Amino acid sequence: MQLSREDLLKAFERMCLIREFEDAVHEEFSAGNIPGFVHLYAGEEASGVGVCMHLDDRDNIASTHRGHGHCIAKGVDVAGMMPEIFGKKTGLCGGKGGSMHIADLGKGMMGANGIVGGGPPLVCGAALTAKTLKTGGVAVAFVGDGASNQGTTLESFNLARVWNLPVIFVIEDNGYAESTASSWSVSGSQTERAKGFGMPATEVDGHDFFAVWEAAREAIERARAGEGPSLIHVRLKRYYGHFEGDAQTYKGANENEETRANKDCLMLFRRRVGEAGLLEGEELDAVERSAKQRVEQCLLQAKAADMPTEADLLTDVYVSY
Ligand SMILES: Cc1ncc(C[n+]2csc(CCOP(=O)(O)OP(=O)(O)O)c2C)c(N)n1
Repeated sequence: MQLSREDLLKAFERMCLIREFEDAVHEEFSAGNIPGFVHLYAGEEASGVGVCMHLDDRDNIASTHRGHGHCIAKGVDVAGMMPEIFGKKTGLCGGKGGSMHIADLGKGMMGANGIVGGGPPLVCGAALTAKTLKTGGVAVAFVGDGASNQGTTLESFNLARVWNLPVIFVIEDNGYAESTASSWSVSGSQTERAKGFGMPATEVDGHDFFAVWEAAREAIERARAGEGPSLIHVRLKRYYGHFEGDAQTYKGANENEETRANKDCLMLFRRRVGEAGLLEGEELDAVERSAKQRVEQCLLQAKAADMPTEADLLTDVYVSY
C-alpha cells in the first residue's frame, strides 16, 4: 500500500493541527487562562498520526495523560477539544473532564487517561469486542515509556497475546517518565521485552512519519488478519516539559533546541515529500496556515463559551447501558 497525494496532505494537516493546538495551549496556560493541568504532545506528532492514518471508525484507541495529539490524530474535532480544556460547557465532555479526560467514543477515541498505564486494559476490552463481533476493528494503546513498566500494561501484553487479540501497543518513548530517563528505567529496547511475551515487535524513529506509518501498517494488517497483537517502540522527544510549568532541569543543555533543529517531524516530512517531488512547498505552507487559523478560531470560541452551571453538576454522573 502506498500513500496517495491526499493521504500525504491529510497526514501533514493532522500533524500541523496538533502542533498549532499544542503551541496555543502552551501560550494560554502560561497566561493563566486554563484551569488544571496540561501535558503537551508537541514534537511527537508523527507517532500519533503515523499510526492513526491506518485507522477508521471501527477502530478504537486509548490514550495517556498526554492525549491531545492522539485525539486529533484519530479525527476528534478541535472545536470540541479546546473548550473542554478550558472547562467550558461546549466542550466534548461538557467541560467536566478537561485535558486528561477528553473522550469521543463516536470517533473510537476511548479517552485520555490520568492513570498511567490505564489505557492498555481498555483496548484489550475493545479488541475482544471487535474479535467477538467480527467487526474487523483493531485497538491501539498509546503507552509512555514510564507506563510500559506498569503491571496493567504488562498484564495487557499477556492477555492480548494469550487471547490473540487485535491490539497494537505503541510505546511512545519520549526519553523521560516525568524526570526519570527512560535509558535508566527501561533497559534496552522494548522489542526485547515483547519477545518475552511472544509478540512481534519493532523499533522506529518516532520523528520520521514514514517510519512510523510503515511499522504501523504491518502491525495493523497483522491484527486485522487475526494474527494477534504487536508492539511498536517509538523513540522520540517532547518539546515542552512533562507538564506545563515544568522547569525541565533534568534535560541536557539545548536538548529541546537541538531536537527542534535536527529532528522536527514537520521539517523531516517537508524535506522527504519535497525531495521526492510529491508535494510543493506552497501547498504545505497553505496547510500550515489553515491549521493555524482553525486553532485561532477554536480558541476564540472556547474563550467566549459559557462555564457549566450548577444544574450541570449532577448530569452525566450515571450512565445507563
Ligand atoms: C498510576 C499512576 N501513577 C503515577 C502517576 C503520576 N504520573 C503522571 S505522568 C507520570 C509519568 C508518565 O511517564 P510516561 O508514561 O513515560 O509518559 P510521558 O509523560 O513521558 O508521556 C507519572 C508517574 C499517575 N498519574 N498514575
